[in-house]
Amino acid sequence: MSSDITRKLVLGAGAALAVSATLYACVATGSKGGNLVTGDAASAVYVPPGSYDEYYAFLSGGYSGQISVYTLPSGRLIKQIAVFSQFPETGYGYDENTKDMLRTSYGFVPWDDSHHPELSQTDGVPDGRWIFINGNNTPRVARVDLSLFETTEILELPNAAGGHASPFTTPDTKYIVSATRFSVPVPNTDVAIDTYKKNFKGVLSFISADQPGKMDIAFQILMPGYNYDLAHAGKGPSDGWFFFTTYNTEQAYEKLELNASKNDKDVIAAVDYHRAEACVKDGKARSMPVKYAHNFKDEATHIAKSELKTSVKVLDPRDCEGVVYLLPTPKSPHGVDIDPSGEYIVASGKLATVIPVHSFSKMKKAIADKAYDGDVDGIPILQYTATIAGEVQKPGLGPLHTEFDGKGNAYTSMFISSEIVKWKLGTWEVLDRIPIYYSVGHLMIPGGDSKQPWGKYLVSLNKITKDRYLPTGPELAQSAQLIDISGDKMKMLLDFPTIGEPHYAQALPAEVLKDKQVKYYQLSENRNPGVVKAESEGGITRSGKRVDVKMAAIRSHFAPDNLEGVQVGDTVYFHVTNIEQDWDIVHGFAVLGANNAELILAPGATRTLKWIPQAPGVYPFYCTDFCSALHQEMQGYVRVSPAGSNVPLTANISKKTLAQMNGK
Ligand code: RUQ
Ligand code: CUA
Repeated sequence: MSSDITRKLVLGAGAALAVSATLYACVATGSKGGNLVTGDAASAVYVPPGSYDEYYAFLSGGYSGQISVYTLPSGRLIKQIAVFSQFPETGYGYDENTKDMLRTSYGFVPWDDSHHPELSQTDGVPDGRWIFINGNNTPRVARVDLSLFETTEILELPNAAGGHASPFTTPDTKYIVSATRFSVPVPNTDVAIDTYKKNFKGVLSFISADQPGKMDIAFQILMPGYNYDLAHAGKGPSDGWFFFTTYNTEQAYEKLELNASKNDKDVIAAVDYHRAEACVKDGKARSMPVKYAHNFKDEATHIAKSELKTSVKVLDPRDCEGVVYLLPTPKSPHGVDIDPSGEYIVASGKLATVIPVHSFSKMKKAIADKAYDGDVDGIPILQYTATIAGEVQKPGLGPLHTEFDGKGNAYTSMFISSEIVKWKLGTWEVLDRIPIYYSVGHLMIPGGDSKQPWGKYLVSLNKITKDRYLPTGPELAQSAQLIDISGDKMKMLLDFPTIGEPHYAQALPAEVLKDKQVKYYQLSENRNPGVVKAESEGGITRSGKRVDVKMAAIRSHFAPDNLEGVQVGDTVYFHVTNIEQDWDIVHGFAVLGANNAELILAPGATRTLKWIPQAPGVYPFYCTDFCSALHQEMQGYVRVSPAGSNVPLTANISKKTLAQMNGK
């Protein structure tokens, strides 16, 4: 491929419209014949009613901030997990239990942009304990417990802006990482933007992740002011190392599409994190005052707690020789992917004409030989020829990401030429290519970034939908495609729409998760202060202008279901417990005039809704989940009187219980 094309790409990138026009022109012809599925595709993805799929797949929700769960090969959506955005469907982020999950040093942040789900691993293999995902805009990482399919922890990352290279894991889940996309002044202060080169820095955060409820930043590494894009941990022989791609080694701060595309090569930063640990232990890192939130769900009370942390350890590579090396890599690399053996480091230069592959063993030798090409801020730059294992020639245009099938093959997404290219590790020859509709970003093979890929299917996570579905106004459904990679030739099987932009995804065999699902919370272990364990424990109490209602939900009524004595000016907290102990018997709670959302109550769970009545009247509440034949009967009333009225506070429960509750 000539540098001519590269130039065109750069210019094309400069004029995004031109690129998409060309792109569309080129796919539009293909799209008539775009249905390249073969006759048996339908049966390959058909899962008959009553049967299960083979895989769980977790797709990032992009700018929805959530994770959506699909099953493969059918491509059926079975769940959305609320992570970084409020989710009225369950009340997540609205109710008193979960809203502290969304606290940050910037206050309450009800939204984010989530890109990369990452399954926890044991010995380099996805183990189904947790899935992590990054928040991009307000840099954060979240832990989702995969026995609950629920977000249980969120950690904010200070000194960062744009938590994009995140949250990739080490093979033992000791650390997940998050690297800053936008370099910023560290600490962030009021400086002129044109002092970028002098004042702006990148940080790489290593987050200890193997203790649920205790995620924290083990240390940060201070880096040159580049843009850090993606990352992956080493494995096998390269276990102990982490690799980060960078672009904008030009350190441009305006018109990046041109000014950050000038250098022939950017770099991959290779971090020896055991070396970093040793330096931190030796007191080489300095403590920096910062502010960041750590939020986690208290398992006993089901209430999220938020704590503000105030210091982080920052390591300057100048104080820790051998902690980071830079590997020159063409050109504005996006993904960096380590093959299952741990030997090959595959970079995808968005603007490169080849796919360069570094060798870990050559990298180690280059370090031992000091085969350096200068340094940046004291970080040695290794010679390109000393680390490179090979280059895939003429792979296509715009390589972004690579995953592996565990049989010696690699698959790379080509954004500009809209295809997936299969090539062989070691010989670097292209074996097959398949067109994608359209413009693939990430691709995903279950376990495809781990030591043990389940190399049967590949999901292409696409950026532009155009004519794949019925049109729905200016914005079309987002799109993924399922490809069979079990044979020599890739076979297109299925299109399926996704929620939000699917960036990355992860998947694993259903067997790993299916039987470890929590069926209900044990009522006997529920330590929520508002819990009721029997209907007779329900009631209403007042403390000044605060009114607390404790209520049981059980098929098909609330207890109590008539409340009086609430006054305008009061703030009412409904603490509702689903006292059922039976799988999938969920109740809901909604009250007229509430300004937040409903509560969805799993069996054995207590959740709290805050309600501020505005005017005297009688307000109904009801169950929002069709729970039985008499679900429509599952309702009640709250009477609200004017401030100062003498209507006594009552709930229609036994007088004795009421007297006890009021301390009489
Ligand atoms: S990125 S299309 Cu946000 Cu993961 Cu590569
Ligand atoms: Cu409970 Cu409907």
